[in-house]
Amino acid sequence: MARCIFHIDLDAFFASVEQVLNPKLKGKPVIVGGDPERRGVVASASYEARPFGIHAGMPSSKARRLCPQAIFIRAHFSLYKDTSAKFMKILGDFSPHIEPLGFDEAYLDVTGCIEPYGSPQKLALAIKERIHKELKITASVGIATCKVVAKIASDLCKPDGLLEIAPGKEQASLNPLPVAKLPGVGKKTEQALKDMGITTIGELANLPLDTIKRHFGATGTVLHSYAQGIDDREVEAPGEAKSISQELTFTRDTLDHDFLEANLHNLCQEVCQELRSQKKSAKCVAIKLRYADFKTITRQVTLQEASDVTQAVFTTAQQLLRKTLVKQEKPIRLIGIRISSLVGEEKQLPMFDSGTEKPGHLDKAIDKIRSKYGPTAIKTGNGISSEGS
Ligand code: TTP
Ligand code: MG
Repeated sequence: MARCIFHIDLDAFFASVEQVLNPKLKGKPVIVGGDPERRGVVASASYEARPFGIHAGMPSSKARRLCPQAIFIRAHFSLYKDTSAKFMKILGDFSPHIEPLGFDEAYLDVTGCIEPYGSPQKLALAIKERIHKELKITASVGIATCKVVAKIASDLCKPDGLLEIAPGKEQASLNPLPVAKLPGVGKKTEQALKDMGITTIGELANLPLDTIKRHFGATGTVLHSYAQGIDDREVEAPGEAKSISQELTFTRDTLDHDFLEANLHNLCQEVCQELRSQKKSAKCVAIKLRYADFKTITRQVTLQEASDVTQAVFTTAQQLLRKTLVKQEKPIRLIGIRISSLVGEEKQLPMFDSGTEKPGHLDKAIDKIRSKYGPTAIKTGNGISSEGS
């Protein structure tokens, strides 16, 4: 099932809080930021000030020249912090999968939360209404199957907007937009792309990957995926990785089952070694497959008991892969594994009777060798080398 991700951003955050606090400011151009007399800069401009060309980062003196009737206010950070905490709490009431970004924006994964509302749009409206009722300020919500497209969508519909980019419509929606709309494209990258004759996201998406890699390195690969509306990042609170994943893009698309399984095994070894180094176990195992046409699917199962044993994770992933290959015979360009619902070692249930040799023993021995001599020093079973890049 496609994911459903919201990006929610409060409109003119600092300026809106000031307008709530002092209703006389409602409907007026309000600028929160540094003193125009003292080389201050604009932090936030109300939407009434925007038609004058005022935006964050502009010198306040210039803002005053553009809009002499604007009301300038110094920032009150403690007020914004309080409002921000309330905003995040409201979002947390709608989905536990929340990733705050700074003060006034957050991603929300609502994939499993839509049913009571009937549609993603109705859920988004409920969130907007609750924010407006409790905070008296408006928010804009972008809805999409991935983070980057959701973020672009919320930006496109500001202020007080709601925009859904339906599954499958990502590329067509992004194509005509200027490259600067793509998160990660700053002034420098925008200029460098312009020098290459690239001004729209669609043109960037159509560039050969090698070309963009040559100019921008690893960042280029990410931008190229984003430009195609592809972004597999999870919604997760920073510093609280709730999953471990690894993936591999093949040099050539493949349908060779043994080759796919061998690579899946290698990936399982890598994520499980990381899992064990964090002294954790995982309850969910998911595989990801990207086909030659870039269609991407994930298949996930929950283990009966959390495990950190490579063989247990691999067996589950292998079953998922086999089931998927039976249903869909299309060449594959990428394979990935993700283990999630991580629990600490102390919560791990005993899986084996004492007296029998635990499968974990083998893993520990391999981890030791691999950490000493590198990841290619030893592999078990199916570990043939891949042609991945
Ligand atoms: P933004 O969400 O970028 O801006 P905004 O909420 O004022 O306006 P909108 O989202 O409707 O376009 O940033 C959130 C707050 O962060 C903003 O109110 C003030 C602060 N901020 C700065 O202090 N300096 C800046 O350069 C930017 C961009 C934001
Ligand atoms: Mg904002």
